[in-house]
Amino acid sequence: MEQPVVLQRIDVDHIRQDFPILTRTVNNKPLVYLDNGATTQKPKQVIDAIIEYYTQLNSNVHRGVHHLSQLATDAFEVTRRKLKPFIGAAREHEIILTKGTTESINLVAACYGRAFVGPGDEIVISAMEHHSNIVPWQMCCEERGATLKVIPINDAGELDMDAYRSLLGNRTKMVAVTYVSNALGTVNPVKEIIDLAHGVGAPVLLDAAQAIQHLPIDVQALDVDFLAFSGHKMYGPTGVGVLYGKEKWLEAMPPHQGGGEMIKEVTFEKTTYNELPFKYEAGTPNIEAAICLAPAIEYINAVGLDQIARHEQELLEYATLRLLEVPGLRMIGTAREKSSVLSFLLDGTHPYDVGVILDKLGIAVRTGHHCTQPLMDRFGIPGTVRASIAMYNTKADIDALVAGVERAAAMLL
Ligand code: 7TS
Repeated sequence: MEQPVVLQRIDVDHIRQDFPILTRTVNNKPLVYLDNGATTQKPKQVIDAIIEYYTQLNSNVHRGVHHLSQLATDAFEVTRRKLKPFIGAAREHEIILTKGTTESINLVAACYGRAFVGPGDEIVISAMEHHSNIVPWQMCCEERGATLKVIPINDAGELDMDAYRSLLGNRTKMVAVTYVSNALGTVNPVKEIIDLAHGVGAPVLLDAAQAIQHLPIDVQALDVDFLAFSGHKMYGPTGVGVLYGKEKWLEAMPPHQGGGEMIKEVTFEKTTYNELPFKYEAGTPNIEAAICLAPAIEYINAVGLDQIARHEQELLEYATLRLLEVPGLRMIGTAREKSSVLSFLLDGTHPYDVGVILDKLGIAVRTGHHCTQPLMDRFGIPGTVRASIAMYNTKADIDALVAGVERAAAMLL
């Protein structure tokens, strides 16, 4: 008989010791860092790798015959190699290293758009997208004479799947949706979204900026066509991100930028392009960030995404219950499937004022529209206070947040 899988609890005290910044104070209070949706803190394994890179390896990649350049190139390619099993890709060359999610989505909108989108075609996105999964598609539609269609959401912040079905048709050329909403925490039913899109022959881009650090992702099991995420939201450096694309699309699309590295041969008459993945990696990349993403992936793997998800889910449930005890607090985003995000408003107060009071108490949250203005318009609000959880957060962090919000309510109301 199969044994039930018992997930080990993660050792948060031990994990916290790996993140040096968590021991500092802010405004003479211990730092309570709950702005992980914006960026995560970095473990010393990543910080040490950055120092190691500049003290031992610094050199340009993919072009030097000399020793350091070979070391740097090898280290750069180690990251791609580690990303392949991390996201379950079939081939290493389906992984393009970019600056981040924003660049990854812009690349697809520009290159896929040029190759496959024409007048009368439709691109489907959702009402809960980050601006970086809205604006590139608007630009694409404007350029190609296509129309943007938006999947509506219900009051809990869940996609209206019937409306989604009715939006799909033979004009649909792309479905681009977020896996997890940065402003609501909603986890979307992405497998169903992908299968339905494939039913009308449309590929799917998943914005995984808020998913990759919280949930195990397998691009082959999902059968997703494109996946975009950022290194800095997964305990790695800023300035590096990933675009996964199925080989058939990456081969069929034109390159994004022209320049060094992306060419096979250049003459003034004609240029031929390099093979994948280099076709989409023009110019000197952020070498340090790309190399130092590898220890971040190793770190996540060592703790285990299933264990991370369980810990964060427990904190999310605890925080939701505790925050709802605060009189006048309204949770924005109450989907059945949620991950790591608590967005809320205190009746009669502005999110910014709550954020400033929390900051005085050493508590870092984000306030505002979270780069999701159409979503805020949908709820008829200017913005929210958002606490977002990572693997190193504790119940004590949540208790501090709740006490801070109570204090803000007492001061502002
Ligand atoms: N998509 C989603 C869902 C995001 O949450 C973000 C960043 C991006 C795309 C863009 O990522 P970037 O790394 O290219 O900037 N989200 C946030 C946030 O919620 N607060 O600050 C940045």
